[in-house]
Amino acid sequence: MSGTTNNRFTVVFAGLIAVAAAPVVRAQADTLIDPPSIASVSGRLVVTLTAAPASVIIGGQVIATNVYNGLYAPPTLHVRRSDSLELTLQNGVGSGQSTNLHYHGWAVTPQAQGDDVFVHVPVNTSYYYQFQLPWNHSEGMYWYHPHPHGFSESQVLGGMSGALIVDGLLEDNYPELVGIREHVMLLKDIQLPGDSADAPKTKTINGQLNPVITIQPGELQFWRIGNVGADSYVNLSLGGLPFYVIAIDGNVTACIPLNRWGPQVCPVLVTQYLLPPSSRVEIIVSGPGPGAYAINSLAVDTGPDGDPNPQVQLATLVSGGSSMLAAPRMVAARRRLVVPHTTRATNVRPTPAALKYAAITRRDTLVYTEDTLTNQFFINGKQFDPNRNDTYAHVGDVIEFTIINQTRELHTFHIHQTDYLVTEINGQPANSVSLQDNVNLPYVVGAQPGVVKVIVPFYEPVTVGKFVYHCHILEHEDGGMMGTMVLLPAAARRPAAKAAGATRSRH
Ligand SMILES: [Cu+2]
Repeated sequence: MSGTTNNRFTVVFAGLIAVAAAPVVRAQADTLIDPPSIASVSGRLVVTLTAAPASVIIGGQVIATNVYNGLYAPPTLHVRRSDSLELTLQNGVGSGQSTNLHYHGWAVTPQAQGDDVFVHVPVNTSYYYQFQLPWNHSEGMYWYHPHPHGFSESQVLGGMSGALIVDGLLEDNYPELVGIREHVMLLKDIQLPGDSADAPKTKTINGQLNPVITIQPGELQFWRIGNVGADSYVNLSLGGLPFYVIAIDGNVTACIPLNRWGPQVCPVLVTQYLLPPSSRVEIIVSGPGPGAYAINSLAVDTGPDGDPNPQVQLATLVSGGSSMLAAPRMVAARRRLVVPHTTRATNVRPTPAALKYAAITRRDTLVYTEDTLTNQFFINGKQFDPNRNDTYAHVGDVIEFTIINQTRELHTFHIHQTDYLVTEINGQPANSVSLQDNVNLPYVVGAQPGVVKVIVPFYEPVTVGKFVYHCHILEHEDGGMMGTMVLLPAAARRPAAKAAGATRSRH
């Protein structure tokens, strides 16, 4: 394809959307390959993941690293609501480290045989996970990755991460879009052989360097994008093309709620989207006029003490072929995208509006600090201790956390088992359009720390147990930036409250 004057590389300013993209020319033409899929059958997903060394090819280089099932882009695991997962994890990690599996974003049990990150599976042994998804679990993209404290960064950076999808997002919210072309995009960072530790890590999509994604003008495509890397930020841009955000961290987006009882589904049209490590976004892309468009991760200022995160091209969108602007299916689907509508699904998570007006049970503060000389990271002055209980809640509680970043670099706040509503960033209202399970924490500017407020619901009895919250820059998590949360049954609160003579606000 290189060196030709093929008109596929001519940008035509046509179509429904104004295009502000520059054409790009590519020398190679490998197309994006989605990870393989494994789907549940008759309500059960039975699968084995083997973590072991393999030789994978990234950007023409053969790299020996620990991956799942021999693949840098391992199988996407598809389940439906109420399904049971029966997953055997075999630990053959070459470095002899223990490992385990975290089901990032899932509202499932944190206890043994479930999403229990306190379990460490020794090398040359296996562990059997078996648990059920709630009947009303939020539909969308989640991900799996190891979570053994101290080894999380090296294992994820080596390639151990894949997608989990709870099916039904389009069926229940955008039925007209069912059947459009779909891509699962695993964005990962990797330290290539020969790269210095201080150099920016290399970003790939499904292990590929700048692959081609094809689309027809006017065609709608469904892209499920996860930053499933260890440490790097992605600031997604489709060469200036606008795209619809229909789900964030597995939560369908809603119009900014004006009142408690107005939960319309209403996608958000944007031209860029920030994905801190572990965040996901599900988008609808409309094929632009014929041409090639750079899909970039724009530069992210991670702060004076942060790792460099310069702009890189992730992929090339090539639009060509016959126009689908007038195709009846695409016309109907496009109408669904611009008209506010209600969702057909009942979700385990409250809507943004419901949470915004929920009674707060308790307010708590988490202060992030670090020692840049020793590379130690702290929450409320403490490094992670799995045997310590840092905070607690009862089922039914709603806690507002004020998270204060007192360092000169970005961090994130991620909590297991539940999602939350971001309400305030540095004193400004956040106007969140969905719940999320990860949020960026701005760094200190002058004497002003970064301050983010979130409202966290602990509604689900199935999530009773002990779990964690942490920074999802995994270097920081391994360095101690993690705390523990104990969720107690609702019944356990009543005698305690009575004994203390306390009155609690209930929603
Ligand atoms: Cu951090």
